[in-house]
Amino acid sequence: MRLYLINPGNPLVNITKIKANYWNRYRVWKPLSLLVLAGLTPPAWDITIIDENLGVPDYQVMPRPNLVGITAFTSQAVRAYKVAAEFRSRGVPVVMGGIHATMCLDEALERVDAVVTGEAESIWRKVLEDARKGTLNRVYTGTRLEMDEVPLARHDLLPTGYRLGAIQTTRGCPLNCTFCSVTAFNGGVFRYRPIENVVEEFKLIREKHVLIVDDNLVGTTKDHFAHAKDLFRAMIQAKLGKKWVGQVTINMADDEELLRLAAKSGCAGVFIGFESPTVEGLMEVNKRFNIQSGRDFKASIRRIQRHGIVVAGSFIIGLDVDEPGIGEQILDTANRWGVDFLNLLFLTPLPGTRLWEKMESEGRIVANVFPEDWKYYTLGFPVARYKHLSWVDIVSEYATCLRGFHSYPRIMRRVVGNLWRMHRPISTFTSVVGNLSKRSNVMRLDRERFQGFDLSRGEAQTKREPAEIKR
Ligand code: B12
Ligand code: SF4
Repeated sequence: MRLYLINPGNPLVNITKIKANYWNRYRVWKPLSLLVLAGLTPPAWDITIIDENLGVPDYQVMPRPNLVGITAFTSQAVRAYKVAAEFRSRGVPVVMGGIHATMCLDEALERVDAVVTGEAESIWRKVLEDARKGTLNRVYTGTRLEMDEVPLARHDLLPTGYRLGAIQTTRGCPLNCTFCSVTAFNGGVFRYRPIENVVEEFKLIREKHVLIVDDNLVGTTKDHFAHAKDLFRAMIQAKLGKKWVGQVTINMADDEELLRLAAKSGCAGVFIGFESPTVEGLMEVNKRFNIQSGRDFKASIRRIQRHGIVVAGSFIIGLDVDEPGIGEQILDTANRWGVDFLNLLFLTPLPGTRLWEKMESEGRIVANVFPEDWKYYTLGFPVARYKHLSWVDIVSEYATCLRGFHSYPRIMRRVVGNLWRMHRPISTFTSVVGNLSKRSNVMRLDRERFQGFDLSRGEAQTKREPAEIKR
């Protein structure tokens, strides 16, 4: 029995354009979901994993599979349906799973033979058994199991072509931010994978650099911190020799022992969602956790950096509280706080989030010709009606912020600061590479990135005259 597991590409996501920019290869990660599915698949199945981010094969000349499984984030849905149509036209049954099919079940069901909603561990073997017997159901509902049920991912099936491996140690997040689908999909409590399983899987990863995909690796409470410390101790003891990056909250900076252990276990960088420079903005997205009275963000970030860990800060633009000038405001905040990298995202109502419900009920979702418009849901396009900013305005604010952050003088200052604080040439190298790669993508913003995305669709949204996109 032959099984193809496919991660569809999205030509609009510039991280997928490896050939367009050498450094983009550092931004392409393995589709871990498919490696986990492969780990759940009995040996009777001959598995091929296809990641279209590395190139789209000619499916017609490949051997005919007995079953195709497709994963998709929302931004990949259009391509996912095209791939599904291609195989279905040849009579091959197609099963879709992952966040988009779960949140847009009816849409997916119109385009594939079966949909698996939620996490796959509880149900995937039944799907395969039904497929073998030719008795596929239309919908399979995955339930959330404890994480000792998560198998070792099949890292051997995508052995080359990536700079970073991927691993997951926890699922779920209690914070439930309005724009995020993690709490709805994975639940509101952290589920931990047994530490020995994590260490065992780490040893199977060939890449020297690894993305720990957890949404909040260190958590928010003392107990969470204690677990994270145990994990880091086990990683140190196992002498894994890996460098890793992961997502955390800023409170990581409050525990020196945690920072020391993280760095010793190989932590090279953390990604922190600051989301908004204002308290009003944080209230709006329900990220109350970041409103910590007395928190000195600059000092907190410095404490992390002193351990040789670079900090990537993520902000959202387009909140209801955001007014003209927000681009400069975020730029100023990111510079003052001293983040090494800046990730700026348009407020995007993703299906299944509370933000989606709100914006839909207010008739504010403007890129709404579905499924075709899903390709714009990369968080890199303004897809909704923003309260105080037309589409041209918000793109202008976005460009001002990113171009300001990635100007050569700013990059130089960061790189010198990085070398001064960390005394680690490898961190400085990461900083140079990351900033230059982002700069080259940022400078193409209006010429290439927004090509084909009709900004005038979002005009007449506000009474103000649209501003020119500043160059
Ligand atoms: C790692 C990650 C990335 C990596 C991608 C790595 C990759 N190639 O997969 C990077 C950094 C590149 C990335 C990028 C983006 N990401 Co991202 N990312 C994640 C993250 C943190 C972990 C994903 C992961 O590996 N999980 C571990 C695996 C094992 O779990 P899983 O994917 O859920 O798979 C399970 C089930 O879903 C199911 N399943 C999945 N696929 C299939 C297929 C079949 C056939 C079956 C049966 C079952 C099944 O079974 C699996 C095992 O239980 C998630 C959050 C999260 N907790 O999931 C966000 C998340 C998936 N990302 C999100 C977003 C929005 C994006 C971006 C669009 C925007 C951005 N700038 O971040 C981009 C676009 C990428 C693109 N190609 O278009 C959203 C997606 C929401 C949505 N509706 O699309 C999430 C959910 C976070 C959020 N804020 O809500 N991301
Ligand atoms: S954005 Fe991060 S902190 Fe907020 S709910 Fe999602 S995963 Fe949790």
